[in-house]
Amino acid sequence: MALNIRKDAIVYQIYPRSFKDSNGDGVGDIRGIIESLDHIASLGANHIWLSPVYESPNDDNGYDISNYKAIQPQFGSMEDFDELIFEAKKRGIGIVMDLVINHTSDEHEWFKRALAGEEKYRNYYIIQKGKNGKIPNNWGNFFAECPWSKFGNSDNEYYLHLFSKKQPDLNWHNPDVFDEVKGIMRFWLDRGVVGFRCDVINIIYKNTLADGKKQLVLTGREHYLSTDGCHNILQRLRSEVLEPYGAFAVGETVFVDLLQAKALCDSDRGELDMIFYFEHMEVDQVFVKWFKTQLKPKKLMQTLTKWQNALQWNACYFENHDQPRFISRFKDLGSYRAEASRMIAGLLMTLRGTPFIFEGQEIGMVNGDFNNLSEIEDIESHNIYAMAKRLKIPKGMRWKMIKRTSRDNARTPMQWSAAKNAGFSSGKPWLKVNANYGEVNVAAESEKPNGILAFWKKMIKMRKENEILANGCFKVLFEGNRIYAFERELNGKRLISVSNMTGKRAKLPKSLQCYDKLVVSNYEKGGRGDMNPFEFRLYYAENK
Ligand code: ISL
Repeated sequence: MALNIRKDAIVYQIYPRSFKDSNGDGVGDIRGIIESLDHIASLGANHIWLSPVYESPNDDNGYDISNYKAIQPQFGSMEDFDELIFEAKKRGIGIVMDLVINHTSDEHEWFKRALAGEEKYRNYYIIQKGKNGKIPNNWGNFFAECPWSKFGNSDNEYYLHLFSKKQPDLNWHNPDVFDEVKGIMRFWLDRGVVGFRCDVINIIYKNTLADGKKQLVLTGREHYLSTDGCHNILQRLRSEVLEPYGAFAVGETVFVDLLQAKALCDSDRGELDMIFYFEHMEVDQVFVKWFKTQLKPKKLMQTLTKWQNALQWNACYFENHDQPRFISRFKDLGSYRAEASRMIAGLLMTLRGTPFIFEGQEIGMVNGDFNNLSEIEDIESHNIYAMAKRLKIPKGMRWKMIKRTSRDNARTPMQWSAAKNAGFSSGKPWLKVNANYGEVNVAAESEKPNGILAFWKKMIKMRKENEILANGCFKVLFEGNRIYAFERELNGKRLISVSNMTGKRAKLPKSLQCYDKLVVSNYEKGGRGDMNPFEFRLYYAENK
């Protein structure tokens, strides 16, 4: 089955709460996105992936949906949404929706009717009797809670929630759930959306609720990761819903290994167009993502290479709304914020696969400058902090852990200008604006012909116009402690991508010294001799 997205397309992710507030309530909204479309168009994005904009009580910022066919009132109305589709389309941009179908909100009509005792809706969820006066099994939970909560007033019945207790998991053994989801997808496809980003899609189908093998995190996961039932659902969603519209699907897939990944997105499978895997996000973690160590560039390079080689087509990304800002992970970032951001632009646009840019990445935004837990909103961070407290991890260490790993690091308001609240909102922003906004903002970057934004635009343009970058094969050339190099090749024409992933100068390895046709460097006076800190170069070569 062919890809339902052009190979030269670029996707820009928006976290609507944090993007642009048009009405001064401190929360970003759809009109704010409409006002900002020219920025996204000038960047060169073909698609916008919107994190959820559906009605939601916001326990997990919209990933807890109470009505899949309505817009979150804080974000605007369905008319605003239709206008967004229309205005985006005028600029050649397609809208991609976030499809969250592992769970709903406990405030969804279905769950409420289940609680009211309607059998039909009880079967939409995973409700189980307790075992010997205890919860039904020993599973873990993504947000460090107990995954089972009492179902209504019942004495001994529980519902499963792999995320917060306000996110009950759906029962994908029930064909009615499947039909509901098909209806939801068609509802949005009929309004003109071009694809879906499918939230934690490889965990939706639970084979059994039996106890799992004890693990450090997520005990029980062997019972629901990439099950045959999940593959079957994805194949049907593809053929019955997506294909008739020519719509694409990128799956967020947690804990996937290469084999599972291939089974989810190789083209002959007829499931997903591509997946977001996490291994390169995890290169600086110890066991779990809340314990971080220094990022070792070589490990990052090896991981990128491994996935580039394994999959027919990749979803390439370094940032999203769940991850700390990527350039903040470099221990020797120092004063090289701009260079590192431009290096990542070069790297992202030259890897093989669809590049996903997260809002703010194009101006080199860094982690939030939070001082204490009261400045953090994210439910996951609060839960982890509480768990660390239970484990008697000292206060200072607990905070250090959260500060470095919190998902809010990427969710601070978009920095548009040096005006009040970074031009994000005239009201009090829902999350603290990074204090560096006077220097780091879109308006300031727009004035700099050789700035960060200008380089992102340059690389995006190149990525879109160059057939080798869209279609060429990937081959790794060098993985060192500092330098990463690979080639993209098409019909004997080659582009050689070279990145210095450290804040130190680095010798260009002998094997790369033969290249002399420089296409681009992220340094004004770069491109020759030793590599500058975080320098990126692209060379052209032909096969002899
Ligand atoms: O970092 C992770 C895996 O390494 C996790 O944050 C993982 O991405 C996540 O738990 C799954 O994320 C998705 O589903 C969640 C929601 O809170 C996230 O924002 C979303 O991206 C539940 O819907």
